[in-house]
Amino acid sequence: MGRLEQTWRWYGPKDSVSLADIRQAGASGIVNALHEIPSGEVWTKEAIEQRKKIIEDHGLKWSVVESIPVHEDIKRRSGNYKKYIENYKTSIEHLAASDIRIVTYNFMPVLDWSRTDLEYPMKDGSTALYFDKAAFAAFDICILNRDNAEKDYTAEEVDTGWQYFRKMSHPEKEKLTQNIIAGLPGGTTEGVLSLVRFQEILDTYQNIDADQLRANLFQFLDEIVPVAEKNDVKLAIHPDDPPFPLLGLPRIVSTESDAESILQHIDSPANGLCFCTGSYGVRPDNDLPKMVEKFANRINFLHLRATKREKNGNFYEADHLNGDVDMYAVMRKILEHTDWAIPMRPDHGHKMLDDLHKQTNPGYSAIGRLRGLAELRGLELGILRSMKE
Ligand code: DNO
Repeated sequence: MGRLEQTWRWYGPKDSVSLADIRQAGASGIVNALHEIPSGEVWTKEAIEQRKKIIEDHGLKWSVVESIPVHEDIKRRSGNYKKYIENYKTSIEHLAASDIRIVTYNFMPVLDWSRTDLEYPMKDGSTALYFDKAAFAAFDICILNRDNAEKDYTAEEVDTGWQYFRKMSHPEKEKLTQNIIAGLPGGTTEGVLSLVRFQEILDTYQNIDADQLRANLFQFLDEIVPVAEKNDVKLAIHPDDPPFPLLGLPRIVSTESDAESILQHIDSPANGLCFCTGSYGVRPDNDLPKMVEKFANRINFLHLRATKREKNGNFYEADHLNGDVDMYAVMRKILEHTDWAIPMRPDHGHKMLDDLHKQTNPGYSAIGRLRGLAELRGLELGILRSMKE
Protein backbone atom coordinates (compact mmCIF):
# COMPACT_ATOMS: atom_id res chain seq x y z
CA MET A 1 0.00 0.00 0.00
CA GLY A 2 1.34 3.41 -0.92
CA ARG A 3 0.95 6.75 0.75
CA LEU A 4 1.55 10.33 -0.23
CA GLU A 5 4.33 12.66 0.73
CA GLN A 6 2.66 16.04 1.01
CA THR A 7 4.65 18.64 -0.82
CA TRP A 8 4.23 22.23 -1.89
CA ARG A 9 5.66 24.15 -4.81
CA TRP A 10 7.81 27.03 -3.67
CA TYR A 11 9.20 29.49 -6.20
CA GLY A 12 12.26 30.33 -4.11
CA PRO A 13 13.16 33.22 -1.80
CA LYS A 14 11.16 35.71 -3.89
CA ASP A 15 7.92 33.73 -3.55
CA SER A 16 5.26 35.66 -1.62
CA VAL A 17 4.37 32.38 0.11
CA SER A 18 7.17 31.77 2.59
CA LEU A 19 8.64 28.50 3.80
CA ALA A 20 7.19 29.27 7.23
CA ASP A 21 3.73 29.59 5.63
CA ILE A 22 4.22 26.28 3.86
CA ARG A 23 5.08 24.55 7.08
CA GLN A 24 1.86 25.81 8.61
CA ALA A 25 -0.04 24.56 5.59
CA GLY A 26 1.00 21.06 6.59
CA ALA A 27 3.37 20.13 3.79
CA SER A 28 6.66 18.45 4.65
CA GLY A 29 8.33 18.40 1.26
CA ILE A 30 9.28 21.28 -0.98
CA VAL A 31 9.09 21.31 -4.75
CA ASN A 32 11.58 23.83 -5.98
CA ALA A 33 13.81 24.88 -8.86
CA LEU A 34 16.70 27.25 -9.27
CA HIS A 35 14.66 29.54 -11.52
CA GLU A 36 17.43 32.11 -11.59
CA ILE A 37 19.73 29.79 -13.57
CA PRO A 38 19.12 30.26 -17.31
CA SER A 39 17.78 27.30 -19.23
CA GLY A 40 20.62 25.06 -20.45
CA GLU A 41 23.18 26.01 -17.81
CA VAL A 42 24.58 23.73 -15.14
CA TRP A 43 23.11 23.83 -11.66
CA THR A 44 26.25 24.02 -9.55
CA LYS A 45 26.72 22.02 -6.37
CA GLU A 46 27.10 25.26 -4.41
CA ALA A 47 23.82 26.76 -5.68
CA ILE A 48 21.96 23.53 -4.94
CA GLU A 49 23.43 23.21 -1.45
CA GLN A 50 22.68 26.82 -0.66
CA ARG A 51 19.00 26.43 -1.59
CA LYS A 52 18.77 23.10 0.18
CA LYS A 53 20.05 24.68 3.37
CA ILE A 54 17.45 27.46 3.26
CA ILE A 55 14.73 24.84 2.95
CA GLU A 56 16.12 22.61 5.67
CA ASP A 57 16.61 25.53 8.05
CA HIS A 58 12.80 25.77 8.01
CA GLY A 59 12.39 22.14 9.02
CA LEU A 60 11.41 21.13 5.49
CA LYS A 61 12.95 18.87 2.87
CA TRP A 62 13.68 19.64 -0.80
CA SER A 63 11.87 16.58 -2.14
CA VAL A 64 11.38 17.30 -5.82
CA VAL A 65 12.92 19.48 -8.49
CA GLU A 66 10.34 21.13 -10.71
CA SER A 67 11.86 21.61 -13.16
CA ILE A 68 15.25 21.52 -14.76
CA PRO A 69 14.08 23.25 -17.94
CA VAL A 70 14.87 21.49 -21.20
CA HIS A 71 16.47 24.01 -23.53
CA GLU A 72 14.64 24.58 -26.83
CA ASP A 73 17.82 23.46 -28.66
CA ILE A 74 17.41 20.01 -27.07
CA LYS A 75 13.74 19.83 -28.14
CA ARG A 76 14.69 20.83 -31.68
CA ARG A 77 18.05 19.01 -31.71
CA SER A 78 19.63 22.12 -33.06
CA GLY A 79 22.37 24.57 -32.12
CA ASN A 80 24.06 23.77 -28.83
CA TYR A 81 21.91 20.79 -27.90
CA LYS A 82 24.87 18.49 -27.22
CA LYS A 83 26.33 20.87 -24.69
CA TYR A 84 22.94 21.44 -23.06
CA ILE A 85 22.39 17.68 -22.70
CA GLU A 86 25.80 17.34 -21.05
CA ASN A 87 24.87 20.20 -18.73
CA TYR A 88 21.56 18.49 -17.94
CA LYS A 89 23.42 15.33 -16.95
CA THR A 90 25.77 17.30 -14.73
CA SER A 91 22.85 19.02 -13.02
CA ILE A 92 21.27 15.61 -12.31
CA GLU A 93 24.57 14.37 -10.83
CA HIS A 94 24.88 17.47 -8.69
CA LEU A 95 21.33 17.12 -7.38
CA ALA A 96 21.94 13.46 -6.54
CA ALA A 97 25.10 14.44 -4.65
CA SER A 98 22.83 16.56 -2.46
CA ASP A 99 20.38 13.66 -2.14
CA ILE A 100 17.65 15.30 -4.22
CA ARG A 101 16.35 12.49 -6.34
CA ILE A 102 13.19 13.40 -8.23
CA VAL A 103 13.45 15.66 -11.26
CA THR A 104 10.45 16.94 -13.20
CA TYR A 105 10.68 18.26 -16.74
CA ASN A 106 8.48 18.80 -19.75
CA PHE A 107 8.95 18.58 -23.48
CA MET A 108 6.46 21.20 -24.63
CA PRO A 109 7.88 23.39 -27.39
CA VAL A 110 8.12 27.15 -26.70
CA LEU A 111 5.33 27.51 -24.14
CA ASP A 112 5.06 25.59 -20.91
CA TRP A 113 1.45 25.86 -19.73
CA SER A 114 -1.17 28.13 -21.30
CA ARG A 115 -4.30 29.85 -20.04
CA THR A 116 -6.26 32.79 -21.44
CA ASP A 117 -7.68 34.23 -18.22
CA LEU A 118 -5.76 34.21 -14.96
CA GLU A 119 -8.54 35.70 -12.84
CA TYR A 120 -11.73 34.07 -14.00
CA PRO A 121 -14.48 34.79 -11.45
CA MET A 122 -16.03 31.82 -9.70
CA LYS A 123 -19.55 32.01 -8.24
CA ASP A 124 -18.18 32.05 -4.68
CA GLY A 125 -16.05 35.17 -5.31
CA SER A 126 -12.73 33.39 -5.72
CA THR A 127 -10.93 33.40 -9.06
CA ALA A 128 -9.59 30.55 -11.16
CA LEU A 129 -7.41 29.98 -14.20
CA TYR A 130 -9.39 29.57 -17.40
CA PHE A 131 -8.72 28.38 -20.93
CA ASP A 132 -11.11 29.82 -23.49
CA LYS A 133 -10.71 28.38 -26.97
CA ALA A 134 -12.29 31.43 -28.63
CA ALA A 135 -9.89 33.74 -26.80
CA PHE A 136 -6.97 31.55 -27.78
CA ALA A 137 -8.09 31.55 -31.43
CA ALA A 138 -8.47 35.34 -31.25
CA PHE A 139 -4.88 35.59 -30.07
CA ASP A 140 -3.54 33.12 -32.62
CA ILE A 141 -5.48 34.23 -35.70
CA CYS A 142 -6.15 37.92 -35.11
CA ILE A 143 -3.43 39.23 -32.75
CA LEU A 144 -0.41 37.07 -33.53
CA ASN A 145 -1.65 36.71 -37.08
CA ARG A 146 0.20 33.43 -37.48
CA ASP A 147 0.50 32.20 -41.08
CA ASN A 148 -2.16 29.61 -41.88
CA ALA A 149 -3.42 29.62 -38.29
CA GLU A 150 -7.01 29.20 -39.55
CA LYS A 151 -6.12 25.70 -40.76
CA ASP A 152 -5.78 24.55 -37.16
CA TYR A 153 -9.38 25.50 -36.31
CA THR A 154 -12.83 24.57 -37.58
CA ALA A 155 -14.69 27.22 -39.59
CA GLU A 156 -16.88 27.82 -36.57
CA GLU A 157 -13.89 28.29 -34.27
CA VAL A 158 -12.34 30.79 -36.67
CA ASP A 159 -15.60 32.66 -36.65
CA THR A 160 -15.92 32.73 -32.88
CA GLY A 161 -12.28 33.77 -32.64
CA TRP A 162 -12.93 36.79 -34.82
CA GLN A 163 -16.10 37.67 -32.92
CA TYR A 164 -14.18 37.47 -29.67
CA PHE A 165 -11.44 39.67 -31.08
CA ARG A 166 -13.82 42.36 -32.35
CA LYS A 167 -15.33 42.77 -28.90
CA MET A 168 -11.98 43.25 -27.20
CA SER A 169 -10.56 46.64 -26.15
CA HIS A 170 -6.91 47.39 -26.74
CA PRO A 171 -5.91 46.73 -23.10
CA GLU A 172 -7.83 43.46 -23.20
CA LYS A 173 -5.85 42.40 -26.26
CA GLU A 174 -2.63 43.28 -24.49
CA LYS A 175 -3.65 41.38 -21.40
CA LEU A 176 -4.59 38.28 -23.36
CA THR A 177 -1.25 38.40 -25.14
CA GLN A 178 0.64 38.71 -21.87
CA ASN A 179 -1.39 35.92 -20.28
CA ILE A 180 -0.52 33.58 -23.12
CA ILE A 181 3.09 34.40 -23.78
CA ALA A 182 4.40 35.62 -20.45
CA GLY A 183 1.78 35.47 -17.72
CA LEU A 184 2.48 32.18 -16.06
CA PRO A 185 5.23 31.27 -13.65
CA GLY A 186 7.67 28.93 -15.34
CA GLY A 187 5.98 29.96 -18.62
CA THR A 188 8.10 30.56 -21.69
CA THR A 189 11.55 29.13 -21.57
CA GLU A 190 13.10 32.28 -22.98
CA GLY A 191 11.61 34.91 -20.69
CA VAL A 192 9.37 37.85 -21.65
CA LEU A 193 9.00 38.08 -25.40
CA SER A 194 7.71 40.49 -28.01
CA LEU A 195 5.16 39.12 -30.46
CA VAL A 196 7.73 39.29 -33.25
CA ARG A 197 10.29 37.34 -31.24
CA PHE A 198 7.58 34.90 -30.21
CA GLN A 199 6.68 34.24 -33.84
CA GLU A 200 10.35 33.76 -34.70
CA ILE A 201 10.65 31.09 -32.03
CA LEU A 202 7.48 29.37 -33.27
CA ASP A 203 8.99 29.36 -36.75
CA THR A 204 11.97 27.35 -35.53
CA TYR A 205 9.55 24.42 -35.12
CA GLN A 206 8.23 24.65 -38.67
CA ASN A 207 9.82 21.38 -39.74
CA ILE A 208 9.28 19.50 -36.51
CA ASP A 209 6.15 17.40 -36.38
CA ALA A 210 5.02 15.17 -33.51
CA ASP A 211 7.03 12.17 -34.75
CA GLN A 212 10.18 14.26 -34.98
CA LEU A 213 9.64 15.81 -31.56
CA ARG A 214 9.08 12.34 -30.09
CA ALA A 215 12.29 11.12 -31.72
CA ASN A 216 14.10 14.08 -30.18
CA LEU A 217 12.64 13.29 -26.76
CA PHE A 218 13.67 9.66 -27.07
CA GLN A 219 17.23 10.62 -27.99
CA PHE A 220 17.31 12.96 -25.00
CA LEU A 221 16.06 10.12 -22.78
CA ASP A 222 18.67 7.74 -24.21
CA GLU A 223 21.28 10.12 -22.85
CA ILE A 224 19.85 11.20 -19.52
CA VAL A 225 18.04 8.11 -18.22
CA PRO A 226 21.28 6.11 -17.77
CA VAL A 227 22.71 9.03 -15.79
CA ALA A 228 19.57 9.21 -13.67
CA GLU A 229 19.70 5.44 -13.08
CA LYS A 230 23.33 5.54 -12.06
CA ASN A 231 22.61 8.34 -9.60
CA ASP A 232 19.40 6.82 -8.24
CA VAL A 233 17.37 9.74 -9.60
CA LYS A 234 13.79 9.43 -10.86
CA LEU A 235 12.76 11.55 -13.80
CA ALA A 236 9.15 12.67 -14.15
CA ILE A 237 7.83 14.05 -17.42
CA HIS A 238 4.98 16.52 -17.09
CA PRO A 239 2.12 16.25 -19.60
CA ASP A 240 1.17 18.92 -22.11
CA ASP A 241 -0.99 21.59 -20.57
CA PRO A 242 -3.49 21.82 -22.17
CA PRO A 243 -3.22 18.34 -23.69
CA PHE A 244 -3.80 19.28 -27.32
CA PRO A 245 -1.73 21.09 -29.96
CA LEU A 246 -1.54 24.90 -29.80
CA LEU A 247 -0.10 27.45 -32.23
CA GLY A 248 0.78 24.77 -34.76
CA LEU A 249 3.28 23.24 -32.33
CA PRO A 250 3.55 19.47 -31.93
CA ARG A 251 2.42 17.83 -28.68
CA ILE A 252 3.58 14.39 -27.57
CA VAL A 253 2.59 13.97 -23.89
CA SER A 254 -1.19 14.35 -23.95
CA THR A 255 -2.75 10.91 -23.93
CA GLU A 256 -2.48 7.47 -22.39
CA SER A 257 -0.74 6.14 -25.48
CA ASP A 258 1.72 9.06 -25.47
CA ALA A 259 2.66 8.24 -21.88
CA GLU A 260 2.86 4.56 -22.67
CA SER A 261 5.23 5.06 -25.59
CA ILE A 262 7.57 7.18 -23.45
CA LEU A 263 7.61 4.61 -20.66
CA GLN A 264 8.15 1.78 -23.10
CA HIS A 265 10.97 3.54 -24.85
CA ILE A 266 13.15 2.91 -21.80
CA ASP A 267 11.65 0.50 -19.34
CA SER A 268 13.26 1.84 -16.20
CA PRO A 269 11.93 3.32 -12.95
CA ALA A 270 14.17 6.31 -13.66
CA ASN A 271 12.08 7.08 -16.74
CA GLY A 272 8.76 8.00 -15.18
CA LEU A 273 5.79 10.31 -15.18
CA CYS A 274 4.71 13.40 -13.35
CA PHE A 275 1.06 12.43 -13.28
CA CYS A 276 -0.79 15.73 -13.45
CA THR A 277 -4.49 14.97 -13.10
CA GLY A 278 -5.47 18.49 -14.14
CA SER A 279 -3.58 18.32 -17.43
CA TYR A 280 -4.46 14.77 -18.48
CA GLY A 281 -7.99 15.33 -17.11
CA VAL A 282 -8.86 17.99 -19.68
CA ARG A 283 -9.31 15.23 -22.26
CA PRO A 284 -12.43 13.13 -21.77
CA ASP A 285 -10.67 10.25 -23.56
CA ASN A 286 -8.07 10.00 -20.78
CA ASP A 287 -9.44 7.58 -18.19
CA LEU A 288 -7.41 8.74 -15.20
CA PRO A 289 -8.05 5.93 -12.68
CA LYS A 290 -7.24 3.42 -15.42
CA MET A 291 -4.06 5.32 -16.31
CA VAL A 292 -2.98 5.39 -12.67
CA GLU A 293 -3.49 1.65 -12.35
CA LYS A 294 -1.61 0.97 -15.56
CA PHE A 295 1.33 3.30 -14.91
CA ALA A 296 1.41 3.11 -11.09
CA ASN A 297 4.97 1.85 -10.73
CA ARG A 298 6.22 4.56 -13.11
CA ILE A 299 4.51 7.54 -11.48
CA ASN A 300 7.33 9.41 -9.79
CA PHE A 301 5.48 12.59 -8.84
CA LEU A 302 1.84 13.63 -8.59
CA HIS A 303 0.12 16.94 -9.31
CA LEU A 304 -3.41 16.75 -7.95
CA ARG A 305 -6.03 19.18 -9.21
CA ALA A 306 -9.28 18.98 -11.11
CA THR A 307 -10.26 20.77 -14.28
CA LYS A 308 -13.85 21.24 -15.36
CA ARG A 309 -14.64 21.01 -19.04
CA GLU A 310 -17.16 23.34 -20.58
CA LYS A 311 -18.53 23.48 -24.09
CA ASN A 312 -16.29 24.31 -27.08
CA GLY A 313 -13.17 22.87 -25.48
CA ASN A 314 -13.05 25.51 -22.74
CA PHE A 315 -12.07 24.52 -19.24
CA TYR A 316 -11.46 26.07 -15.86
CA GLU A 317 -9.66 24.89 -12.79
CA ALA A 318 -12.27 23.70 -10.33
CA ASP A 319 -11.89 23.08 -6.60
CA HIS A 320 -9.62 20.10 -6.11
CA LEU A 321 -12.43 17.65 -5.36
CA ASN A 322 -15.11 19.10 -7.62
CA GLY A 323 -13.99 18.94 -11.24
CA ASP A 324 -14.16 16.27 -13.90
CA VAL A 325 -11.35 14.34 -12.22
CA ASP A 326 -12.67 11.57 -10.02
CA MET A 327 -10.19 12.35 -7.27
CA TYR A 328 -11.42 9.58 -4.99
CA ALA A 329 -10.89 6.94 -7.67
CA VAL A 330 -7.52 8.39 -8.70
CA MET A 331 -6.26 8.53 -5.13
CA ARG A 332 -7.54 5.08 -4.28
CA LYS A 333 -5.75 3.58 -7.29
CA ILE A 334 -2.56 5.35 -6.31
CA LEU A 335 -2.68 4.05 -2.77
CA GLU A 336 -3.63 0.55 -3.89
CA HIS A 337 -1.08 0.17 -6.64
CA THR A 338 2.05 1.83 -5.26
CA ASP A 339 4.29 0.94 -2.37
CA TRP A 340 6.21 4.07 -1.49
CA ALA A 341 5.52 7.66 -0.40
CA ILE A 342 4.95 9.34 -3.75
CA PRO A 343 5.40 13.08 -3.49
CA MET A 344 2.14 14.86 -4.23
CA ARG A 345 1.47 18.54 -4.45
CA PRO A 346 -1.87 20.32 -4.52
CA ASP A 347 -1.78 22.10 -7.84
CA HIS A 348 -3.33 25.45 -8.88
CA GLY A 349 -5.62 26.62 -6.10
CA HIS A 350 -8.22 29.32 -6.50
CA LYS A 351 -7.27 32.83 -5.49
CA MET A 352 -9.49 33.43 -2.47
CA LEU A 353 -9.97 35.22 0.86
CA ASP A 354 -7.03 37.49 1.76
CA ASP A 355 -5.08 36.41 -1.30
CA LEU A 356 -7.57 38.26 -3.52
CA HIS A 357 -5.89 41.49 -2.38
CA LYS A 358 -2.36 40.26 -2.90
CA GLN A 359 0.05 39.94 -5.77
CA THR A 360 0.48 36.20 -6.22
CA ASN A 361 1.79 33.80 -8.83
CA PRO A 362 -1.25 32.75 -10.91
CA GLY A 363 -2.45 29.37 -9.67
CA TYR A 364 0.04 29.45 -6.81
CA SER A 365 -1.53 31.64 -4.14
CA ALA A 366 -1.39 30.23 -0.61
CA ILE A 367 -4.95 29.81 0.57
CA GLY A 368 -6.45 28.03 -2.42
CA ARG A 369 -3.68 25.48 -2.35
CA LEU A 370 -3.98 25.19 1.43
CA ARG A 371 -7.63 24.29 0.92
CA GLY A 372 -6.64 21.78 -1.75
CA LEU A 373 -3.96 20.20 0.41
CA ALA A 374 -6.34 19.90 3.36
CA GLU A 375 -9.01 18.26 1.23
CA LEU A 376 -6.58 15.87 -0.41
CA ARG A 377 -4.95 14.96 2.86
CA GLY A 378 -8.35 14.15 4.36
CA LEU A 379 -9.27 12.08 1.34
CA GLU A 380 -6.02 10.13 1.65
CA LEU A 381 -6.54 9.45 5.34
CA GLY A 382 -10.11 8.26 4.73
CA ILE A 383 -9.05 5.91 1.97
CA LEU A 384 -6.08 4.52 3.88
CA ARG A 385 -8.22 3.83 6.93
CA SER A 386 -10.91 2.17 4.89
CA MET A 387 -8.31 -0.01 3.17
CA LYS A 388 -6.91 -1.22 6.47
CA GLU A 389 -10.29 -2.01 7.99
C1 DNO B 1 2.24 24.57 -14.08
C2 DNO B 1 3.23 23.54 -13.93
C3 DNO B 1 4.18 23.44 -15.10
C4 DNO B 1 5.25 22.41 -14.79
C5 DNO B 1 6.19 22.13 -15.92
C6 DNO B 1 7.06 20.96 -15.58
O1 DNO B 1 1.56 24.90 -13.17
O2 DNO B 1 2.63 22.32 -13.66
O3 DNO B 1 4.76 24.68 -15.31
O4 DNO B 1 6.00 22.87 -13.73
O5 DNO B 1 5.52 21.85 -17.08
O6 DNO B 1 8.21 20.99 -16.34
